[in-house]
Amino acid sequence: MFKTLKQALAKTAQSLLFKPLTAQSAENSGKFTPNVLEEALEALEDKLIRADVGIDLASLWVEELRKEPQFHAPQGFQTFLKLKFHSLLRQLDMPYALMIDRLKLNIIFVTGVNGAGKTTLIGKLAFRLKAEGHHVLIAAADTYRAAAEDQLTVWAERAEVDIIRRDHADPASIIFDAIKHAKAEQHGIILIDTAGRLQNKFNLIEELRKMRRIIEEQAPEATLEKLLVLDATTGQNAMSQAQIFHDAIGLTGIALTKLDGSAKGGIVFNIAQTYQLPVKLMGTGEKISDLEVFEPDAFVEALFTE
Ligand SMILES: Nc1nc2c(ncn2[C@@H]2O[C@H](COP(=O)(O)OP(=O)(O)OP(=O)(O)O)[C@@H](O)[C@H]2O)c(=O)[nH]1
Ligand SMILES: [Mg+2]
Repeated sequence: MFKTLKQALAKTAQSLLFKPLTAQSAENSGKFTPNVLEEALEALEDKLIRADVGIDLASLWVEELRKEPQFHAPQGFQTFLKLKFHSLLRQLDMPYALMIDRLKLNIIFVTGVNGAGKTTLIGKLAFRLKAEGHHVLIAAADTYRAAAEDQLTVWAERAEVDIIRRDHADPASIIFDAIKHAKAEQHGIILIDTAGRLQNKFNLIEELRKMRRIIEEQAPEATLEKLLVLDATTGQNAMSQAQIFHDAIGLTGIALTKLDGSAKGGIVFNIAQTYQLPVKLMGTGEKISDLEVFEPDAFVEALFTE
């Protein structure tokens, strides 16, 4: 896993390195000279903001670093950041691993705006969970876009898992059917695909709430994972999406897609700090196997390896 993760994070990692400052600006001791220190702190803040950790977190960390002379060297900056990254990711209460209990029905409710990568994620996840020996059912509750069910059916076929689709039906009724079917056929996991775009935000939220209600009524005993899929290339927009979906349904985690094309992996820290939400899955390409489970320590290490 480490190699692909490293490749996927190469752009983010590159944006956090300090090579340009190293040679000319450190004293023999390896420390920054006083006049270069300010410049270096500013450059660091810039880098953090560009990697999308967020302005608040970037300035908080830089202010802390300013008061810690033992870290005032190119290598020291790296050490300081690494400590901060690790401690932020370790303080979350929610688990990074998907909540799956083999003795129960597990429902993974996948939400997110149009084009974020929900359907692709479900295909990849179905493939992986099936390989791990789970009996997986996909529920095609995105009935908004005409081709959505077909696209999901292709993924279900690739992953060789069952799918429930009822074209033109109400999403909540598809979920109702899927839960009934899963209980009758002993499926351990239901993956629910949802629409990313409705006529307006109010409709989208109402629809999501209705779906959540049906899940909770029809399968109160199930483990429920409420994931928001975020496109890593969208940067700060992802933060407002997280706010809206978290307020609407109470998320349990994030799936960050398209990390392969992004230098903005720092969003993981912004989300952890702002919403106390773990990133659980990472999409690293368009193929069925391009999915990584998020492990905080491996993620941080990958950011600091060349
Ligand atoms: N490079 C890359 N592309 C991805 C990844 N995940 C999804 N995509 C691409 O992003 C595009 C949109 O993905 P979908 O899975 O259809 O997104 P969606 O959220 O289901 O979109 P709607 O159903 O329209 O709301 C597709 O072209 C995918 O191939 C990823 O991890 N990396
Ligand atoms: Mg879709």
